[in-house]
Amino acid sequence: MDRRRFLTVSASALATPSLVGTRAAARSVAGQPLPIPPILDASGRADAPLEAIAGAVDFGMGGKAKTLGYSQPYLGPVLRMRRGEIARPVLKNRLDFAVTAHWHGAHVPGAVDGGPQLALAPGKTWAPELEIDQPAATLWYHSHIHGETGPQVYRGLSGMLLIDDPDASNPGLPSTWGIDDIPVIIQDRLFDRDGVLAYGLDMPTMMHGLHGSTILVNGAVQPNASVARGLVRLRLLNASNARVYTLKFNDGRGFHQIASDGGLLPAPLARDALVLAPAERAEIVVDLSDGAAVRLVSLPDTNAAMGGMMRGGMGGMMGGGDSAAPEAITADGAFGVLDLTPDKAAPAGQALAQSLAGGPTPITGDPVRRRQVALQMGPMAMRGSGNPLAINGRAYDMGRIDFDVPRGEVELWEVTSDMMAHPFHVHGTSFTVLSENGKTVPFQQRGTKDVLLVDGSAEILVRFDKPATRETPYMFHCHILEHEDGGMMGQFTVA
Ligand SMILES: [Cu+2]
Repeated sequence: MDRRRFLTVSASALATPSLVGTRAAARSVAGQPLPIPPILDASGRADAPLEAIAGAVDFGMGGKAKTLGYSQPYLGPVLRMRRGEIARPVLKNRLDFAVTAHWHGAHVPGAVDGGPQLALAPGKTWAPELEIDQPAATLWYHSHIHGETGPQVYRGLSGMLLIDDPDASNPGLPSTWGIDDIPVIIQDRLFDRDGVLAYGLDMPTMMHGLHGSTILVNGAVQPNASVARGLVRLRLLNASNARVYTLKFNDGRGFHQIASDGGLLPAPLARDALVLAPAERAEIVVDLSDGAAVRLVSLPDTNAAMGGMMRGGMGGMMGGGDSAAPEAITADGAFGVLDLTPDKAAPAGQALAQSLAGGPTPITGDPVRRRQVALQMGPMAMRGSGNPLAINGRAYDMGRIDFDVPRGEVELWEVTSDMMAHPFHVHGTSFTVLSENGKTVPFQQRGTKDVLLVDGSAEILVRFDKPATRETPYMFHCHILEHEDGGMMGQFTVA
């Protein structure tokens, strides 16, 4: 980030919002019905554009917040694309600054990926053709302007993206949209006393990423979803700038994870809790046939440099731990995310099978080469790059290609993290996790990923089947958006 801009936003951030007031406001507005975003079918049609627009939304936090959205005041429709078809989403920029739409998790060439080089100027229209050939999965899309991704996504420029695979059928899986198949876009936000979204960067915020004390799901404060009295599938997307969630149910009931970033797991995986880092997705199925209302809750985020010594800034000045955590409702510090009220009849035919069909296959084979990706912050980053956030000793430079990857070759990337855990994301593919901190990771537990929370070191196998040129390279970066904007990003070609 350029220094002049950093100082400007720092000055406005000094007016630290009163969290005490906003926590009380969040409590009083919680429990509104969960908004279910409309589905926009982007396969084979170009007549319903995504329009990047500005909005003013009353989140119930004391006033109207200035927001951004795709075709709606905040967030965007759920885009649906089908495997084997060409999707033709259209982006129109009706704002007075540049935006993009990056198809996060989509295996598409760099030329249509929506990265920083594809910045769409005000008034312009972009109509990429996306050849969809990957397993069914829950992806998302968001703006990806270098240095502005944090504030733009924070204000609302993101949405969910579903890949359907007509050839892979899992008849028993809950799939009735809004009844037993529920989109859950989780974000934490800071509101000031006037109910306005607060975004500002001081040094601690830049180092830990912006955390908020109010939880939004699909743009509503800690809402309540009326769902089927049966098996309910939650498509969880962490669309927060920096917060890592540890999700579980308040009554301790277990659930099954059925999908990760790249699509369905080979078999449902029984879990009591699930860690979801920024940009990660997971699909879970929870059994609500007992008719009891439950609350999806999260433990506080403990991911902080120096054990939280540097915490503070926008999130409060207490230091240590998750100082911006929403109000705790249980002794272990868990806060509410989403209430589920099973008051609708369950669709017929629900059953969770022993195995799941049509998921991604692992990347296998002897790697042709190894590559190191060191996600650096603080002294390590400064030493190499003179910037507090960097990768391999270099801060992101739009004019520099960091490396070239031969198309179709399997590579082993060793990703390491510095000072705290970083959610590592790479464009254009889904990868297989081999090991984390030296321990082998079974494919059944992770499936294929495009985001991995690296806490120490991880070995991943990657292969890129689509091209990315010098003009429109692929990005690899930390998905804590303040880290990405601040320089913890690089770019590469595939040819
Ligand atoms: Cu990071």
